[in-house]
Amino acid sequence: MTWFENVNKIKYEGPQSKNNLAFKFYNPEEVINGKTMEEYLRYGVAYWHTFTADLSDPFGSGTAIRGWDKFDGMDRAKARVEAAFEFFEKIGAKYFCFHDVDIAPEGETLSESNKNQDVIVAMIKEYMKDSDVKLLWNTANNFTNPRFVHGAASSSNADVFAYSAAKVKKQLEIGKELGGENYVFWGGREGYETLLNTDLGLEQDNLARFFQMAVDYAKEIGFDAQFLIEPKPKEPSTHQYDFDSQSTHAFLLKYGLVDHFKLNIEANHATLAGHTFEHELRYARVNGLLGSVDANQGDPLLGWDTDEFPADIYSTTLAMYEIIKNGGLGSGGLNFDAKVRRGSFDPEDLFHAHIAGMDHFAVGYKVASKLVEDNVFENIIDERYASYKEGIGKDIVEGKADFKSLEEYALGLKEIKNKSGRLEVIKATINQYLLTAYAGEL
Ligand code: XLS
Ligand code: NI
Ligand code: NI
Repeated sequence: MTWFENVNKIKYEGPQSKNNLAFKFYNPEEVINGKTMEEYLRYGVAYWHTFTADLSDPFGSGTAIRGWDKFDGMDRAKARVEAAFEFFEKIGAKYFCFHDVDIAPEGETLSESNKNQDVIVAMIKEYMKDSDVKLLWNTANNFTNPRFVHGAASSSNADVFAYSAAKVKKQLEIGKELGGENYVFWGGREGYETLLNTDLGLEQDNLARFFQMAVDYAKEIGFDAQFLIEPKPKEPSTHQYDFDSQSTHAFLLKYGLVDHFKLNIEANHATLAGHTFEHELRYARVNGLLGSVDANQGDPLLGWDTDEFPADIYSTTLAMYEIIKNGGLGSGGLNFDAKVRRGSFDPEDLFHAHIAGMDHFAVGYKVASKLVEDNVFENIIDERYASYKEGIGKDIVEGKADFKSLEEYALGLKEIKNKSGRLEVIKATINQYLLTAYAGEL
């Protein structure tokens, strides 16, 4: 049985290839800094966008042509597992991610939903035995069903808090069963629409209680995956509590949870928060919180999470720079939380899109490796902050200065000389690296 009969295993053919079903830049076997690209980049496929979604949008129904849609219910869920493993094998991604509801339909009751999960998880486990594909992370979808209308752990209704806890408990057990390397919390509706009916203090305290219970339960069952919170500023809630990496960090510090969590940074969420992707990665990195990445991109003209496949090599270069400086992603990976456009409805488009995403991060990785090797940014920054290496600046960073000594120093200053930030030349340098990275091969 094959679900993608028009596609064979995707191979690397190099920058000159005209084959839409081949990698141009991602060469899984190529060794960079002592590791193959495949080992380092840890690409993941998002189950929801690739196998579950039908490409509907708020104005139109689904357009996707998917062989498994001829079935319903559990039969469709089983067909999706077959298709998924065929896809992983053909595209050569070594990881996947899912929400509970992506893999199996919800039942009439919680216990029926759990039974459906058990059947599909057992099937996934069998497939995993025969493949080298691993679970990057799983998560509970505590936002789609109407019961989550007022949130999950931050709901005004304690019954919903309890129900949400039961769903996460189940997913922690499943994560353990499938050897998941991380576990993600994205607070889809953990936020509020208006303060006029919201107890913001209680909601945040409850959210923290919920996270603590998850930490405790994972420990109890011996599930040692890295816990990740995925910040997003809005959508579906008007105000989401895990707004961005910095506010999520403050939340984790306030509630004493910071040692148990890292962050899953999504490019499109960064831009929705009014940041660049690299800002979110940098903030997480310098605070020891960079855990994993949802690799996608938004449309600069649209103010919502369009989840496009990454195509901006400037952005993937700066992102890979952060990842290299982080020493890699550890147990994390690059999960394509991205969907083909509604007009790209053929099954082959799923391959084209993943190939493009994998190629664009591979380009970013190569260029960023070269930038790091040549200390391009390091030299710029060392020079820019040189005043803190000696004299008064050294005293400041070593804690030897106070307002009195600084006033004395300032009174003695004849003039203050600033240096140019040289932004134009820096941008030109990055472009020079981007344009020449493959010069030898083209
Ligand atoms: C939605 C989020 C979601 C998470 C997982 O915007 O990106 O897909 O990655 O719940
Ligand atoms: Ni995401
Ligand atoms: Ni998203």
